[in-house]
Amino acid sequence: RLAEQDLMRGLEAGEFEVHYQPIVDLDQGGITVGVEALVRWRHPEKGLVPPALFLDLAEQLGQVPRLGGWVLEEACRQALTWQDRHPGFEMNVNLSASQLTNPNLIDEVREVLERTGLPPRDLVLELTESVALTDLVESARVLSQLKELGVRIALDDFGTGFSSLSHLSTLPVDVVKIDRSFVQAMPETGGASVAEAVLHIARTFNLSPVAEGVEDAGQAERLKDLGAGRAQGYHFARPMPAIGVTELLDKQS
Ligand code: G
Ligand code: G
Ligand code: MN
Ligand code: NA
Repeated sequence: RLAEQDLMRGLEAGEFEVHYQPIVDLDQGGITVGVEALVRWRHPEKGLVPPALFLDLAEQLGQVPRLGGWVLEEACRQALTWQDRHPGFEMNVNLSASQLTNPNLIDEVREVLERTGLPPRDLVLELTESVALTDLVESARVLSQLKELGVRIALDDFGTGFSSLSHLSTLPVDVVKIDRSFVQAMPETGGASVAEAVLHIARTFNLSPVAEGVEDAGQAERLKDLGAGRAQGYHFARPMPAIGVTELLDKQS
């Protein structure tokens, strides 16, 4: 009851902010080529609250489409400021199940692209396998409409919904984000790994891979050798406020 009121108050007061985690190109020496937008709640008493502590409640209160719509617009505006000096800089935004089933989603994404002027191909919408597979036929329909807008689709936490493999060819997906559990389970030297198998599947279906949860140089090197292409994780950078990404890009160019 109190938590609900607090969250509604926070939404009214605009206490949410978007942080960004760099996505790097392993083949270009680890330069930052894009970011993933991750929402946080700047709570007046509790400080910075991570999404794990409020997204479920926001979902129960039916507020995720509203919050998610705000994140989308904020992230697209921010991406455009970085594109001034880094054309093609990519913005990844997470979509929840309730956003995917929201009949306004397609119009909303189209309008945000129009209002902000972000090139559609530079927006990547991430959804988890479990979200995409709840209603495969409906997901395929909505994703096709999103793709008609020119945006790209990423399957998040890829490999954790193993039963879904047979459906990979059904969904109009462009990118797979390899779950960090597979990255962290890679052997130190030699040996086969689930990460390698998942990369093989990605290649088979012509999907661009992004390895998640890269925490050390050894993992980064092995993923590069396996042809992962892109990666994300604490080894490269943590999620940070927009200003941190601006500074990082300034140093890089
Ligand atoms: O930010 P963190 O580092 O704690 O993210 C935890 C999870 O919260 C992520 O796995 C991500 O899927 C989810 N998440 C973060 N930001 C958003 C958002 O804007 N929308 C949705 N739907 N999920 C998000
Ligand atoms: O949407 P998704 O679940 O993939 O969101 C990414 C989540 O993973 C966020 O909570 C982010 O803070 C977290 N994360 C990002 N990089 C790392 C990492 O290197 N290690 C771990 N353990 N978590 C990470
Ligand atoms: Mn994600
Ligand atoms: Na993920």
